[in-house]
Amino acid sequence: MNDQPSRCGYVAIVGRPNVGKSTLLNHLLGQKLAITSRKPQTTRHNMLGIKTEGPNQIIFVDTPGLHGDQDKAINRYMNRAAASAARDVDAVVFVVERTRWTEGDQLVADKLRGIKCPLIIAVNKVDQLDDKGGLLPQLQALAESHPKAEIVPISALRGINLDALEEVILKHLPEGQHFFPEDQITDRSSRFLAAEIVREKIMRQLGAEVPYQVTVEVEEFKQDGPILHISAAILVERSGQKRIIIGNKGERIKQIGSQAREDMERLFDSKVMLNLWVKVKSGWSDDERALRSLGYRD
Ligand code: GDP
Ligand code: K
Ligand code: MG
Repeated sequence: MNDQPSRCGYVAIVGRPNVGKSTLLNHLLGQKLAITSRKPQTTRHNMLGIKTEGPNQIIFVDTPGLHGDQDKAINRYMNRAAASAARDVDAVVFVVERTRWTEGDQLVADKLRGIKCPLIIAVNKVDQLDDKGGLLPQLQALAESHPKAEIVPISALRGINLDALEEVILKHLPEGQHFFPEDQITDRSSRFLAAEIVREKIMRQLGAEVPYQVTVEVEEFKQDGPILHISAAILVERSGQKRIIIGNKGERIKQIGSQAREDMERLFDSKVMLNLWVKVKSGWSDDERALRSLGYRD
């Protein structure tokens, strides 16, 4: 075992919104790093999740889903991030959902047509399968349309067949030294992760429209003895949205805050004092400059 060569490489996780890319990243890492929700476009930024195990280091790149809607600066930003991640990697994992091949999947497949690196298609959510036989025709069709790809059925949520997926990935990584220290799990700062956790609670709690008009900015992040003090501003486009997030007698924002705090305490392994407030900053989501100042960097 000891003379096994060490492998290290980058693996992009791509796919249309909501197929389970971030869930997959978290379960491969064995830790909740990326935020997830039932809403498309929960993930806005590329993010590395680094898994070092034995001689190997796999550097996963979670991406926003590629989507056709390019009307706003924030959407164009997300598409650029997803498209750029698929370049300069050693392998691409294209996540699709069992039973359904949509226009969105086709858009991603078209973008991937020219890639030089190995393509692995992960057919996710097989736990939802009531009739296991139903999977076979889909796998067959995928194999025919992507003759060079390796196809692995998985459930990211239930952890089904993820070992097999990892084995297939490892096979394609080059031999070489690790790029990151063994204990590093992401390229993102703790402040970024804290902001994302707050945004996840908003994505999960609020109805259709508001979450897309929200961004979160961490203004204070300071360890003081056993307590980590975090203050974050929730930026919205309009005052009506501010009222919705605050909720009746502040109920909603209190709930968002206490759920976010729990996740933060787990991730940062510390007691957390979390302070949230809501600010109206109209136009942030459709203004390239405002996006950059809020940390939406290419
Ligand atoms: P992303 O937009 O591709 O990053 O998708 P997310 O990881 O945010 O997941 C979207 C939704 O699909 C969430 O509600 C997840 O809980 C759900 N999901 C992800 N993987 C699975 C799976 O294997 N089985 C089931 N049943 N649901 C899943
Ligand atoms: K999602
Ligand atoms: Mg995601």
